[in-house]
Amino acid sequence: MRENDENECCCVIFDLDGTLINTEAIVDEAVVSTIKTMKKSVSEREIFDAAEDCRGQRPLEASVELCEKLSLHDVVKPAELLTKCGEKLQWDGIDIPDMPGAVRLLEFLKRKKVPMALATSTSRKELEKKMKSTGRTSDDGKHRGDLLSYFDAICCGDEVAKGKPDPEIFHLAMERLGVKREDAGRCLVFEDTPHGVSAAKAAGCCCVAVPSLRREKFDMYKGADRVYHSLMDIELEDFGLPKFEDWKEVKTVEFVKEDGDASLSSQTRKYERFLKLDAFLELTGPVIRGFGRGSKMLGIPTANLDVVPLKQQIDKLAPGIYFGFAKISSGKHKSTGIHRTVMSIGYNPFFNDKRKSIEPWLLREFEEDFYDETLSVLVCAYVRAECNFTTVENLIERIRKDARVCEEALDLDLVEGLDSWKHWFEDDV
Ligand code: ADP
Ligand code: RBF
Ligand code: MG
Repeated sequence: MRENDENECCCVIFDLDGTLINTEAIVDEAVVSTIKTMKKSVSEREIFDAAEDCRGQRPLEASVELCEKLSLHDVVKPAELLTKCGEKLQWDGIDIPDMPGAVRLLEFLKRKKVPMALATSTSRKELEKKMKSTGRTSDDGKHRGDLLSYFDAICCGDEVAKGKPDPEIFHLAMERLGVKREDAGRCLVFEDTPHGVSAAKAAGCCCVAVPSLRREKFDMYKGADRVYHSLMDIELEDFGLPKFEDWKEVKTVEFVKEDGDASLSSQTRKYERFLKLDAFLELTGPVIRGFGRGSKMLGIPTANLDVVPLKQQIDKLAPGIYFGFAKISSGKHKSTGIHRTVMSIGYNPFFNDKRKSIEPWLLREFEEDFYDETLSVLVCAYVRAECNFTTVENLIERIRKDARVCEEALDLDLVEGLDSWKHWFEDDV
């Protein structure tokens, strides 16, 4: 079944920021607000853009590149910019969320006894500070610092002479994992930045990219062996590692490979599938006007929710297609029951939307619109990443298929695990 043996990986090396934990937005914000006060002539957009391009490097090197890109030499030196931003980045006590799918991946690899290392550009001291954040405490009683317990080796930016894109840190991680240089191809590296990918490839490793840059920059990841939308989509068996066991097949809905699907494992897949979420997520808000396309263009109405007040919640999910249940809890349609619901949470690549949207399609007919009424959606399972399509017919066909997956799956066994949401099903219906 496997096409080549080159990718028979035996250990995994992770980048930290933007790959396992979501620090990028916090750092970007500190950088933007610091630079804005120093140089009025650069726009917020330009700073965000430059900050993204510098990601993945050690702080001072990133700062040097940033100063060059934005021509800041007349207002600040790189070291000083770093200090100023650092003052804003007191990690202690703030909430650094996990990247979606990170804990599932780490837990699984640990259970399968796959050796793992961390190769981060962050210094040891900074890492310790970040691990004091409150990221994981709220959800599962775990502490942020527990994240480090997954790793057999931890390598920090201040332990090497040269930072990424230089391969040194990956050489160090391999050494600590007991992997010989000539076996570098057997290490699977997870990276979110082009600088990180360059470093991993220069070390000879096999590298998977899960971009944290915006879509228009995806060309910068060409050096990676594979690019995924999120950690939820990784097919470990494509790299000779154990296969995830938590996907469930829906044996009544046939799988059809999408254009551009490069995965090896999908070549033999027969049925559609879904992945139950460890923690269901409730999204509640008034139904707002969307892009005006759903019913008109696709014949598929979606009751959009405002992403702004729900940002923190949806950041826990990888952009993609999900299903679960929905109920209308205020307005004329209140108490019309619980409806199976399939939804897209993301950027709708077919339409190239610049803003994220939450688009639940309730799988039943309504005679009237229910704008402004309160909709509560319980997100229970992940189906797939968002894709682009060559024709609108293909998009429609795919969405209808998602609906079948949802209907079948919710008929099957999703009910188990719903116990803790009993109140949600009982209130207000
Ligand atoms: P918009 O672009 O404003 O979201 P849509 O064409 O997607 O417009 O239609 C969505 C609206 O249609 C929802 O806000 C809701 O009021 C109504 N609607 C009717 N039936 C459904 C359904 N089964 N699922 C979702 N929304 C529905
Ligand atoms: N849009 C895309 O561009 N790509 C997709 O893969 C995609 N999948 C969807 C799946 C479901 C279940 C739903 C309800 C919508 C999906 N859409 C997708 C979103 C669709 O483009 C959007 O709802 C309409 O454009 C209305 O704004
Ligand atoms: Mg809509």
